[in-house]
Amino acid sequence: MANVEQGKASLLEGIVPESVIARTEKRWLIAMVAMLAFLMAIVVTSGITHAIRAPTNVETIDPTTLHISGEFIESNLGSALEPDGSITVRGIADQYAFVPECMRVPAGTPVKFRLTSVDVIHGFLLPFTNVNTMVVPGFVSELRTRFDRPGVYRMPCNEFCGPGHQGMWTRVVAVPREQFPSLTPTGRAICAQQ
Ligand SMILES: [Cu+2]
Repeated sequence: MANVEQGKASLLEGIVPESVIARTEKRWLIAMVAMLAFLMAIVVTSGITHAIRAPTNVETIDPTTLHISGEFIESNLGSALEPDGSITVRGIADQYAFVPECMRVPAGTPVKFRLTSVDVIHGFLLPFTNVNTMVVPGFVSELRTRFDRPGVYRMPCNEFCGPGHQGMWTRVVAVPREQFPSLTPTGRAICAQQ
């Protein structure tokens, strides 16, 4: 009995006064708001200075008529030179291949990828670049990059898309800038030595 009384007494003594709890909570609240403000400042600053945008390009397309008409007919796929000197690469992801199987682009030039899918969701990721997007049927995925040096980027489909997924590869080949104009549209879409 004496022990129980003793225990009660020490428990009561151990309770933290309300004012102390309130003060601690207030400090943690201030620390949390400061952290949130700091993180938001990073997001806003990098968004403004690095032109980072959320993936807001919502452009729809009918996946059932891609091969019949419009921008993604077969003859229009691959790398195209724009009047301003930049490159637009149009491609289709399809179980289990990318069309074209090879995408040759010039190094040191702004490149815009426009990709869509005819069936399920695929993934397009070029290692060591900022290129990383899902390719979704019904939508056009658009992203911009620039390859500083010539090189070969072998790329597996980056989103599990079915039993043949592991065999779904493409290559993006950045060729020296001066070499690109001599390539024919067909030559830009095959990776075999020419
Ligand atoms: Cu795939």
